[in-house]
Amino acid sequence: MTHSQILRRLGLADQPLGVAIGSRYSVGDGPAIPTYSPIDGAVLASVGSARSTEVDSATYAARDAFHRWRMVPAPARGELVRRFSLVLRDHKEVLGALVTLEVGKIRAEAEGEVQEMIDVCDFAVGLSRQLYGKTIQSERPDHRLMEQWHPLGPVGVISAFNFPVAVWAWNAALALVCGDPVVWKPSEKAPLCAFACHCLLQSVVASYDLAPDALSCVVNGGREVGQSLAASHDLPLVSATGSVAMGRSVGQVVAGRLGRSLLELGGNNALIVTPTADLDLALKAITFAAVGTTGQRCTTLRRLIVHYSIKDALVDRLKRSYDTIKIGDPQEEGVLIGPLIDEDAAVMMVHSLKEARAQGGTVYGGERLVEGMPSGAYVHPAIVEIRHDAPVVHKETFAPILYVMTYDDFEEAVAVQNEVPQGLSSAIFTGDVCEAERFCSASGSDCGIANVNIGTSGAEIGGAFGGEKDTGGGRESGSDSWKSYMRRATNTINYGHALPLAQGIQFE
Ligand code: UN1
Repeated sequence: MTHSQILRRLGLADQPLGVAIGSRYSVGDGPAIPTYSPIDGAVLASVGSARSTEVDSATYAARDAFHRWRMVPAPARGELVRRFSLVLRDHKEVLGALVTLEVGKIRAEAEGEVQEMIDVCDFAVGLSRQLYGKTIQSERPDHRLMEQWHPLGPVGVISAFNFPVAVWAWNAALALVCGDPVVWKPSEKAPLCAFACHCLLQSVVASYDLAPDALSCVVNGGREVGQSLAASHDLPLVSATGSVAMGRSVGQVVAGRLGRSLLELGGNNALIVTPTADLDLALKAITFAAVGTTGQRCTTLRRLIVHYSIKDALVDRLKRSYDTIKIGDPQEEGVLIGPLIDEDAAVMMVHSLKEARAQGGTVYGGERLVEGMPSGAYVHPAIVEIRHDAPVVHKETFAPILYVMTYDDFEEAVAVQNEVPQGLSSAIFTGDVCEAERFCSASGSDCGIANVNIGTSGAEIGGAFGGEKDTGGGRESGSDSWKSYMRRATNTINYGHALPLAQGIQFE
């Protein structure tokens, strides 16, 4: 498929792109932002952006849509999401191709991301017949105490380039069944993916008579657009995925108006390898988690904490495995590592490796690949043997750099795993059931995700996704994450003819 065929099949060739408010598309009054393919630097499109008044128009339209959508029964809202999941199934390949083109993911991972959208839609459809509240025993005779979950209002979604379609879908599928329209600010590096998702959803909205037009809005743009969303009183919830700096700023603005935010920010994920680990399994898991998506997942494995007795053997095997991985154009069969998103990312990687050397690290790999490559930012993944407390190890560099450190006793390994500011994902490889359980216990990993004998990345949608500390504390996707998208009402109903007061108070 050529670039223009991909854009045409996703409905992107027919619309001005910049601001989409339901079926109304415009380029927007903000500056045009060119979007490049990281594969070869080619300009894919020049996409317009929103001014703050246009963000206001979108949130206003979404609020209006909310007033109708909240009255549609939840299973009927689920029907919209079910139809959307069918459209996604039909467009899995072409949407995956756009993800590859715009952010440089290999085909398998790009289509995996679309599969994640389909999975969360299916999950949300099931939820649409649940969204349960509890009935609680009342202390008063002839009274019923119960909880209901009601739609919350339009949800602002801010997403990053590295999961340009799935993260929106996690939010949108849940929000829609919960009764909430969505206003999306995608990454400026991946606006085409956003408009493609919007167009696909819009095709379903347009043919579903219960759905108001402005259930989905997209406002492209930079920081100011994100700040306008954060400040908007029309959005009771802002769900933001990206850097810690971005989340801190969005979180503070939302908190300033006493809104709700759901933050999924940086990770600095570690994997502990113990002497009883199955090393073949560990090796595979480490490689996928550390170099998959070119090290640009928030769940990417960044720190390997290995028992000193097996470190040399493991690192040797890892280096051999890194040497054989095919790096290049992600559209090509057999390639496992595509380009970094842009030159800035490559500069950051070089800078962190320099810091690592200055802090006593020994670097293997990490070179820039130019010979025979398209003109994107292609790099060898790096393995860096370094002290666990070197400052560079404690910050997240969004690139395939794996820091390797050793430990002696188990408690020390867990302490090292927990000593960084971020708290997203973690894993242990062990054959010792006590170690595995201790790792998952209250005094074990302090992360939102703690895995045993699998890597740190590639979570299923059924679990709640997110993490603690600088990762922001939010939970998206599965389990009971839907509760963030609804408001809880506690109802006490008196079906008797007396008025007993709680706590035994007499007031006569
Ligand atoms: C992200 O990088 O922001 O667990 C999300 C994973 C994916 C989601 C990553 N399911 O790696």
